[in-house]
Amino acid sequence: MMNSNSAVVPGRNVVVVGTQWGDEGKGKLVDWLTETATGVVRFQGGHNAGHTLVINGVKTALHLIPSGIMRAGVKCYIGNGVVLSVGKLFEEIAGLETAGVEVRSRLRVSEGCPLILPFHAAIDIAREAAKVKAGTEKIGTTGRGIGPAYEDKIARRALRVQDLKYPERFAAKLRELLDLHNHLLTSYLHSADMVWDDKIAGYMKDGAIQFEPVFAEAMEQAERLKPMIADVSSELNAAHKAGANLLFEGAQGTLLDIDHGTYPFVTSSNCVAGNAAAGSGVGPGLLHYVLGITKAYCTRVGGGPFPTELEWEKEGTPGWHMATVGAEKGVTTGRSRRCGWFDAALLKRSAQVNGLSGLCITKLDVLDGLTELKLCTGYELDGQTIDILPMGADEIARCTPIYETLPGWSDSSVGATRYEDLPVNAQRYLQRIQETTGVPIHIVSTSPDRDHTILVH
Ligand code: 2SA
Ligand code: MG
Repeated sequence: MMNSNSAVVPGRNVVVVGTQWGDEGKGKLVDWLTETATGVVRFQGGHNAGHTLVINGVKTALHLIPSGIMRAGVKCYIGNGVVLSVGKLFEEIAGLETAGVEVRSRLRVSEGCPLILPFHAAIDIAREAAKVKAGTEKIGTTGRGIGPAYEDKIARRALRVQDLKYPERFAAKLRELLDLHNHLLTSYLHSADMVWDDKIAGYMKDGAIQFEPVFAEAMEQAERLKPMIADVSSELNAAHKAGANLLFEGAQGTLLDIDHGTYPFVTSSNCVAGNAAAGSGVGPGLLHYVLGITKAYCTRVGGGPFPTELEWEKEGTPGWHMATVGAEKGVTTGRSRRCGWFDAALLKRSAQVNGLSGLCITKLDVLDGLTELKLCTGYELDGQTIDILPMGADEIARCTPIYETLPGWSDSSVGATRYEDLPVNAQRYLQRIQETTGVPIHIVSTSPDRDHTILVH
């Protein structure tokens, strides 16, 4: 249990991860925990993330910049594990600066980040379109070029932030990359009906991405990025030695992890807590506490299996209630999120692959007014009963959930700031979550607002 107003105590670093399929409310919690942190670090993903913060009633959506940016004085780091679109970074910086937030002097970007370039988004979109045309289930990506950028990283041919400092080297590598990607793009375009948006069309001629506009844009961005480029690993280690409290902000969620998620319906990075070390350049010994952000029900955006999924489009159903009261729409793409009951067997998988120290339950208030709640404690799979989510999409798709039913509550829990003020049945529901997942609940969030947060003692 925590004994200060946040999990952060001197010399104690915290990793915040999503334990489901993303959109658990990590942004709000990172911002809240940042009250006593000195640095916030992104270690994976890219601008596919959408972290919403509400401060004094004003909503801010962040995709790439760590959520700590909303607290004056906090340093923000983009670690080597993040795939970086420099253009998107500057769009986000401009938005924040317009809102009066000082960014450039507080943001450090790793030289090791692989770059997302315009052809990555083109490949991402064309590949999904080709799947649709072929009648195979698409991944439902965000179309931001995340997968193709990580493919280049793993294939050891990516352009990285540090390459921006050397125009000739950059140009040579870019030409090679373009040859390959234009070739790929042509093959996808044979089997997809594509209409490019203006942005991507601006780089294209005769169905191929052109060298000149991509190169010129990158070189112009490089000049603006240079003051923020840093050896993030060394800076984090030095900050730690100087007594900093660091917060590692995960994006997406555990079931979208490339290894432990519902493969192949996953993102292309490791979203689990262990990657906070590899994706930023600190040793695992510096990760002291792992907070698992967990929605009081489940949502998923994009394709892939979801054992406890409910019908969420039919008015009056519990799934519809979650989708509408919870405003379940993607922050990055605006897509509707699928909704379903809380899944404790899924959480068990998440707890073990992250080494969770404690849970933060979010959006409990969304369940206000439901007469009864179901909680999944295991599944029937091929005639056997199991109590933990199996690995990989195929087996998960064959799981039939086993539920227990709990009474709902009609009183409002919105904005509660003390555990005892929660409706009794809400407390009982939380108790069951704790018992069935085997992880203690340390924090409960009762609205998107920073102040509506309960520390459980
Ligand atoms: P990608 O684009 O290659 O990472 O997509 C692969 C899968 O990962 C899912 N994914 C996400 N799921 C939830 N939230 C995410 N961020 C945004 C948000 C998403 C949005 O906060 O709402 O706005 O749509 C996110 N990013 C990636 C994606 O749906 C695919 O299933
Ligand atoms: Mg999100």
